[in-house]
Amino acid sequence: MFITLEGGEGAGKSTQAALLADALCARGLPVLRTREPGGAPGAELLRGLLLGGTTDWSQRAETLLHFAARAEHVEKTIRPALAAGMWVVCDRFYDSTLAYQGYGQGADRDFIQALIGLVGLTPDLTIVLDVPDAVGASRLRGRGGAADRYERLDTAFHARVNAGFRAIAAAAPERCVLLTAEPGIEAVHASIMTAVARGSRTG
Ligand code: T5A
Repeated sequence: MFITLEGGEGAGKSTQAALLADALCARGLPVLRTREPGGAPGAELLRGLLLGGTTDWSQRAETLLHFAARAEHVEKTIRPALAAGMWVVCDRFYDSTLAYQGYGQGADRDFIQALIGLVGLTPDLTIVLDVPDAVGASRLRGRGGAADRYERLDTAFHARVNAGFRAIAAAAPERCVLLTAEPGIEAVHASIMTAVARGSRTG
């Protein structure tokens, strides 16, 4: 299966992606854990451009950079792993572009949907982790470290991103499972395992 984890800042995707990958490995399944932007050498270079620095990209350029990184990631990493029979657990995928660049930054959502169509790969299951805006922000503060270009954007931006993820999940119920990420880490992990078990039975 190709499983993606999505959500706003501090929702706990990285934590849950690691726990999910470990749980699948413990069941003897071959698993690749990867992330976006990034996941292939060229895509990691583009990640540096997108998350670092202070460039004020035009909306289309920023959207296309995310899709350029994604094209590299899909071709060099994800497709080969799926072809080899691996489970792929990916921390963010194209829903993040729709939520951040579309809902958050106001880029043309039809343009993004057209690019999504060109990717030619749809996740089997997308877990959308939802936390109240203030909880996500407080988790990031608790984790410390330098804020990247998106984390530095204002609370109204992050509220639009979180609302965007809810809308994305509601529009694709056959693929997306919206889970509250407010409970503790183990409780969220248990909900994800239930969703994966259901998804792998119906997929
Ligand atoms: N982006 C990405 C776009 O704009 N467009 C795109 O197309 C794509 C693909 C990526 C950035 O790029 C943007 C979105 C992002 O801003 P990133 O460094 O990969 O940046 O960062 P994020 O994906 O945002 O991941 P983070 O690591 O910042 O947040 P996570 O993964 O949601 O949270 P996590 O797991 O690191 O946890 C944060 C803290 O909360 C704690 C953890 O221990 C940690 O300290 N925590 C919990 N605490 C209590 N209860 C729980 N249930 C908890 N879960 C985690």
